[in-house]
Amino acid sequence: MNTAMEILKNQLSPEHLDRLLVLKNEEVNQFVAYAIELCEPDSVWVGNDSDEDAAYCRQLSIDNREELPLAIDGHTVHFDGYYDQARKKEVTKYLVPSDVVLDKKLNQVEREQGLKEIRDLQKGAYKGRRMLVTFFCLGPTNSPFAIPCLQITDSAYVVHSEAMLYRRGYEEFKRQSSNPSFEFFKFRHATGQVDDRMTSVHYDKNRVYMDYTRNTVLSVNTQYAGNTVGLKKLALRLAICKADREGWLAEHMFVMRANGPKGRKTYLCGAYPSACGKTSTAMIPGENIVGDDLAYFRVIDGEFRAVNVEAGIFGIIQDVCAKGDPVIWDVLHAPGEVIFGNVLVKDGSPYWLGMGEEIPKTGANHVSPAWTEGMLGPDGKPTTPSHKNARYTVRMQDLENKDPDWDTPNGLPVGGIIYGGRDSDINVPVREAYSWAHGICTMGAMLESETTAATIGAEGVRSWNVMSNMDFLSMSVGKYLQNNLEFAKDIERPKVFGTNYFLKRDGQYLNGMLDKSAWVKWMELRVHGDVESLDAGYGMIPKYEDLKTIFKNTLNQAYTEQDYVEQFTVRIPELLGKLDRMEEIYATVGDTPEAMKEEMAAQRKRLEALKAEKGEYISPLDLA
Ligand code: SPV
Ligand code: MN
Repeated sequence: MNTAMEILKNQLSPEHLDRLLVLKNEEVNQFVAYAIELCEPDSVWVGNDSDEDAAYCRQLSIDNREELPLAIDGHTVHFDGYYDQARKKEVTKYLVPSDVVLDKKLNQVEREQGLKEIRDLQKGAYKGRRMLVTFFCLGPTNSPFAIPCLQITDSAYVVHSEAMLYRRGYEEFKRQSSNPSFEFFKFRHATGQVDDRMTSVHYDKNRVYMDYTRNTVLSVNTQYAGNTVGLKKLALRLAICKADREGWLAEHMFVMRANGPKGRKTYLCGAYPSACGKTSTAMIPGENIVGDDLAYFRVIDGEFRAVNVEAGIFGIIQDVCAKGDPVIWDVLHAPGEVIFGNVLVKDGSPYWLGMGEEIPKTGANHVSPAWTEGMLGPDGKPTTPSHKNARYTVRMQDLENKDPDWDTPNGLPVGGIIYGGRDSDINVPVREAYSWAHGICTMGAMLESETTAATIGAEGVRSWNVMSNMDFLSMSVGKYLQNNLEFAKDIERPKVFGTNYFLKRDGQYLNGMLDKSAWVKWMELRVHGDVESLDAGYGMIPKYEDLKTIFKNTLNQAYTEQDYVEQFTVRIPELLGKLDRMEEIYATVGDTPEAMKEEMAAQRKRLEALKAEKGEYISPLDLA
């Protein structure tokens, strides 16, 4: 067997060898050498932070046909396989050492067995290909939040996506990697055998295995970014482990700046399950975006601070339209770097469901290069012109509504945390928790989202998704909640809010798409104690007069007392029903924190007392 150094010397040009060796890090060398030995690439390329290297990978992705150029300069489209359109939970597993017991709710495989399985699948997988070795950073560089990452892949699309979505990390490695306590995340992805559309032939052998004991994720036979782009959801699972060890938090949250009176800037972070209004809240007109998907929290100089882990957006494109999402719409129609994923392409232009324009009946999409309306998929099911999880990839720097401080190394002070669910008949549009523990337990830990017509399966089924982070938890729910409860306990913590944009009456939504602007303005004022609130038994809710003023000032809209009463009625039977469901669920969590049990019991007691005093459906006008 050759040593790592011999393998590197044999395979790398002197210039690229030097790029690795100046890092003086044995773990880097070993990881790269092992990938060469296992995957047997034709050649190996090591990137640094230069613009030339970024341009090289972008062009390689086009030359490889992983991306196809579109009519507008800088725009490309990437197609994932028909069966590879989203993250796949069944094949995403933790590799668990045989002497460790991981929570039973987590998908897992014994470490040695899982490693063998993935090694067999990756063996020789880079034959005929170029292995790309690249360096990026989670969070800002030169920052207490920074987690440097090493990505190995044979997909130039993966590297191009990372170059748009994350900060460059080679200089960060150089700065830190000779330090004996240096820790980094590493990812080895292999495309596997592909068809002429560059999508996996063996999609049924897709695997995403997390070796959390080594800060490593291995994936194979997949192209979808949620399974391949190491720094996105693969890293989130490792970050949750690292945060647990080190006493900070890694969350599936946006970060935004809400603009208050007299130029006041208030930063809000929000966790919303899919299709609950997350990106559109982060992009509210008149406010400023810091990030739309991932946040890290740390206490710095006695303050609760957050960063955007990313430097771009990998957003859902369905329903992005000129009126509802003007900022994104403009970026998607102007020259500049944009990757469209799984849209319909006709004559060099991308089309997607809900764009508010007529969609061609033929074109290239994720189903076929010659798709026609009515075409059935390989599974015999009807197909749509674009996939419902079709995406766009853009850079933060190209968004005109970005907060100028979005990249600041020490992060931004957080005024409020929002947990946004989706239900048609339970929660008021906005409410504020009594305390941090009340918010974490009854808003974050009880977050639910209802299935919609757009999702597979029955409509109106509620699914429980703790802090919207359920898919990424690398420890028990109880431990994760306990970490949230204890975080930053010695300092003043943000206020906690719950939102629900989806209340309905007779199948019709009670709120307009833009009403979330008003709820954000109310939360901003509450963070600073500028308006009063009413006790609704499960949190504090707005007073009518304040909302009336906010709707007028923010949306130039009349907000009637009738709207208010309907939207803010306290629905006790539904609220108690939700508590029943949650108590049942938490009885199955082995280590439910005591605080969680106490908060649920106290909530029940308050709601029962309110019911005895005022009835089952209580108008907000009847709350003292
Ligand atoms: C999500 O599904 O939460 C996303 C996209 O942000 S993915 O990369 O698939 O995780
Ligand atoms: Mn996400």
